[in-house]
Amino acid sequence: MGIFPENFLWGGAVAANQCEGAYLEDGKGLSVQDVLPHGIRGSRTQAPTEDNMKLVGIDFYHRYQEDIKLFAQMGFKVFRTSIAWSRIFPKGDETEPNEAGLAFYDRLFDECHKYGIEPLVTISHYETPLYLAEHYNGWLSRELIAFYERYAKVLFQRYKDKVTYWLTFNEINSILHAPFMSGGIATPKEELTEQELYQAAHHELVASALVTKLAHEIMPNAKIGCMLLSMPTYPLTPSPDDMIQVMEDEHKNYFFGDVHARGRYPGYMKRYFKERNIQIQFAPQDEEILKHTVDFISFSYYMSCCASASPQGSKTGNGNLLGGVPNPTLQASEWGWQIDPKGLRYVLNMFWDRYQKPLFIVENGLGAADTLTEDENGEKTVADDYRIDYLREHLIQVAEALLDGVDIMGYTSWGCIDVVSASTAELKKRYGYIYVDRNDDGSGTLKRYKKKSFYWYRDVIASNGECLFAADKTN
Ligand code: BGP
Repeated sequence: MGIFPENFLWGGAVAANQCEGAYLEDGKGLSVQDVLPHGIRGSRTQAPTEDNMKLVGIDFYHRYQEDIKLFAQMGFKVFRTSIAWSRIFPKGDETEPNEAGLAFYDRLFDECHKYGIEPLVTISHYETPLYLAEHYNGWLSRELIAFYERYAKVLFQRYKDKVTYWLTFNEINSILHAPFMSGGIATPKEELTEQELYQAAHHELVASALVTKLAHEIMPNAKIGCMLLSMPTYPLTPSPDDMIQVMEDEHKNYFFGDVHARGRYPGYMKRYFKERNIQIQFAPQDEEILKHTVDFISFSYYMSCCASASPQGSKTGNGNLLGGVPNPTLQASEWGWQIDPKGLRYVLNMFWDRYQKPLFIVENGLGAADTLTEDENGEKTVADDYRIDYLREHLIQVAEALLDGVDIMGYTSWGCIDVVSASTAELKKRYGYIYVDRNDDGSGTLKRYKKKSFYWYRDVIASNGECLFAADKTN
């Protein structure tokens, strides 16, 4: 018996807005992403502009059959994608869904099942309909709860026989850091108070619990998870003050997992609110609704960071949404994301100790600039040994956590095929096993090419992780 369980769900992940393109096709409405040509770093535009790479994405909307076939060749057991809310409800507040949008995901899920691949579906992945942002101020409005519930109900009724695994909100804790992208909140971030940000978070938490209940009613066999942006924080020095800083910083992330897994607001958060005079408006039924907890905890993991209580240890903001002080012992990727495989073992143990619920790593990977070359047979490819090394090191730590006794359902590496980046909206930042010929100036044929990591991951899956430990690391 190997280390990875027999039913371990190996696969890859993408999000609709970063791959599908076809941004106005078949009745789709605009989403917040269609006016964010530079990701979270830049400001929004009034209308979609040609330099926004997400409008075409990698044209997955038209090429999904070819792509799923390639995933099947790697042996994927699961494929994580999201449903673009504005394909189903173009504005977000309609009462009737858009049939053409629903039909697309029927075709997509059928295609997955053709190869025995289970879809893992994120209901809301940074793609709130733009209309909801502009007319309701996104999740700042309590009205979004009902719109989201209606949307989720349509999905559950339609896909109940096709989708078992669901995630409610991608990286739900990021609403505090990227309120427009994550929560469709049109008010500029610098004008938002903490009171408002936490009220919006409360609306999402209530919505998440509501649809978890709904999913269990409509699909008794379905598994519903929350999705957290995990970033373990280490003290910059052994000073107790730094350790307390770590605890307080981590509370702001744990808060979201704690509510999803334990069904109530934690004491540390009540203290935080009280000391800042933040009063979260609870509707009478909210406390009861929050008691509907998730079946599993899913999370993204790319990096760790440090915290310091001293003013010199101020945040540097080079991280993925959350910032944090860089760890002086670690190397960073080309985009400044600090690489820390052992942090993944740590975070797996921490979540397991805290929640005792199955865990699913639904994002992990290395964003890098790849160069297309030719292999010995004249086939175009990318010699992405750096990506293989990154993924191998992280998967070895997943194995360590399994040995620690952590219950892990699966692993879907991020951007299994190159997609447009969320934080910078570039195509240059690639994560895939499959190279897509498209560049940030809009050039490229959109043709797909298998990278070296394609064959490596295929072997990892075929050996159920055993080849990670082969003495010979020549891939
Ligand atoms: C997460 C998002 C993804 C994804 C990933 C990589 O925060 O859930 O959508 O894109 O990060 O980030 P980036 O694309 O910015 O490299």
